[in-house]
Amino acid sequence: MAREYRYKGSPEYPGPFESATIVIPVMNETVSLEQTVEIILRDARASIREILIVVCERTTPEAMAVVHRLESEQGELVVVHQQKLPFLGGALRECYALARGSHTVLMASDLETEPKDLGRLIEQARKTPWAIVAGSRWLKGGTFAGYLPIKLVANWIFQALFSVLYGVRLTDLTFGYRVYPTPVIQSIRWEELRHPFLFECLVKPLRLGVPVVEVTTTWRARIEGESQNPFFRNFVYFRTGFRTRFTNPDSLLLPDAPLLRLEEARV
Ligand SMILES: Nc1nc2c(ncn2[C@@H]2O[C@H](COP(=O)(O)OP(=O)(O)OP(=O)(O)O)[C@@H](O)[C@H]2O)c(=O)[nH]1
Ligand SMILES: [Mg+2]
Repeated sequence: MAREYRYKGSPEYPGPFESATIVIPVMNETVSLEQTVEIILRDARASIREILIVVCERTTPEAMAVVHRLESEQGELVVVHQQKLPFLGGALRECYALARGSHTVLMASDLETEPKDLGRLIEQARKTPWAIVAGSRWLKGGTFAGYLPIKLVANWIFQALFSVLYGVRLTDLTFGYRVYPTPVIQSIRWEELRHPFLFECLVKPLRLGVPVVEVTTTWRARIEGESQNPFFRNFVYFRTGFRTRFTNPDSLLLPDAPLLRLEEARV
């Protein structure tokens, strides 16, 4: 029998911010990865439970050398995971299942998700631990340095279209810089394996009624390596957005979802 589930986040549920698992996928980043880790440790060390670096067979030897050095320098703080599922979505999905912090941070290692802003994202997560805190490049003060003008226009239209469709006043539904309450991401049935996962992992929580709070962030193009997301793949995002909008929210949850167990414990 289908169960009726609606997320009722509150200051006590699913729990306060205690510590963060920082998920960092790595493909071809060296200097950018070093700087990312250096800055997040400088600014947010006290809030971090673990840095979960996820790599794959295609991760370059240069990037692997940096990963191994960070692992030996930082001891238990850095956990390295070799992904089994393919692509970016596969990498992130496996990390979501492994996360041990009360909250999980999604970011990149190519400096496109500004590590200097992590402190502000976590500060907001401490205030609203039941909500997803999402970095937005479109809020006042945000930037898109080095973004192709055609992509910028397409991006704005896309954000406006799907905000209306989901009935939310959000400005950035696709940027992969967010803090999640871990029980939320461990409760959802994920499907995407490639970059559209970054959109899926916002719209599915939205469909379940999880609130999202945006924080301004800046974006600048990577300085080394290249993106794994060819332009044409952006069209797949439409399919993800429309399909999720019209599916039954209950079907988005795993049968043994931590959120359901918490909900039962609360009654
Ligand atoms: N482990 C792992 N990391 C990946 C994979 N694909 C991408 N990454 C990393 O994930 C981060 C984001 O990927 P990018 O390809 O830069 O994607 P993006 O910045 O969202 O896409 P663009 O806006 O097109 O540049 C980068 O740090 C990549 O190196 C993958 O299959 N496995
Ligand atoms: Mg990138």
